[in-house]
Amino acid sequence: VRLFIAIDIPPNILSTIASFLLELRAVAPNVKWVRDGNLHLTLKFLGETDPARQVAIEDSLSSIRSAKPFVLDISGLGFFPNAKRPKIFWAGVNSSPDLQPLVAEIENAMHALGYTRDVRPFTPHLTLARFDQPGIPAQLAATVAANAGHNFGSFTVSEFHLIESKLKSTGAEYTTLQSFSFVTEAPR
Ligand code: 3AM
Repeated sequence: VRLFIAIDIPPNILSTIASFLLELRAVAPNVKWVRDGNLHLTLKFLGETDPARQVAIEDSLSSIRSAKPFVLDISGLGFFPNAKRPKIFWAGVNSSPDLQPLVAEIENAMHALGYTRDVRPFTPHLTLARFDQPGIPAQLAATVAANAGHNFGSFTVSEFHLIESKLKSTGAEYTTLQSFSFVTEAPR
C-alpha cells in the first residue's frame, strides 16, 4: 500500500478554497488540479509499504504527542520551485510554532521504522495543482500575483491521519486508515 501522513482541512475551508479556484481552473484547464476533496496538508510521505508493517506504523504514530492543539492559517498562493518553472501551485500554511516539532517527531518515529528522512526542510503547504508541462497560463500567473496574500481562513488541529493513496487513471483516491489525536489531556 502507498501511504502518507497528513492533516485534514475542514469542510468550510475546503469550500472557500474550492470557490476561489473555480475561476482559476477555468483559465488553466491543462493544469492537473487536485480534486477539492483531496486537499490536505501532507506531513510525511511514506510511499509503497508492505501492509504487514501497518500495525508497527500505527503503534508508533499513536505515541506522538504535542502539548496543545495548534492553529493553522491557510493564507497566500504561490509556486514551487518558482513562478517561472512551476511544478506545484500551492496555498500557504501558517502555523503556530508547535507544528514543526510535531513533524520532526513524526520524521524521527518513521525513521526508526526505516523510512528515509526528508532532506528538504518541511514547508507546510496545500498542493492545489501540479504542472506536467512547462509554462503557466498568463491569467493564472496574474491572478496568483494579485492574490499572493489571500486568506482562506484558519482552524484548530488536534489530530493527523495515516492515509492510503490509490493511484487511478481518474486521479489519486485517498482513504483514511487511522486517525491519531496528538494532544495530551490537560491534567486537572
Ligand atoms: O499534497 P502534497 O503534494 O503535499 O506530493 C504528494 C502529496 O503531497 C506526496 O505525498 C502526498 C500524497 O500523495 N508525494 C508523492 N510522491 C512522493 C515522493 N516520491 C511524495 N512526496 C515525496 N516523495
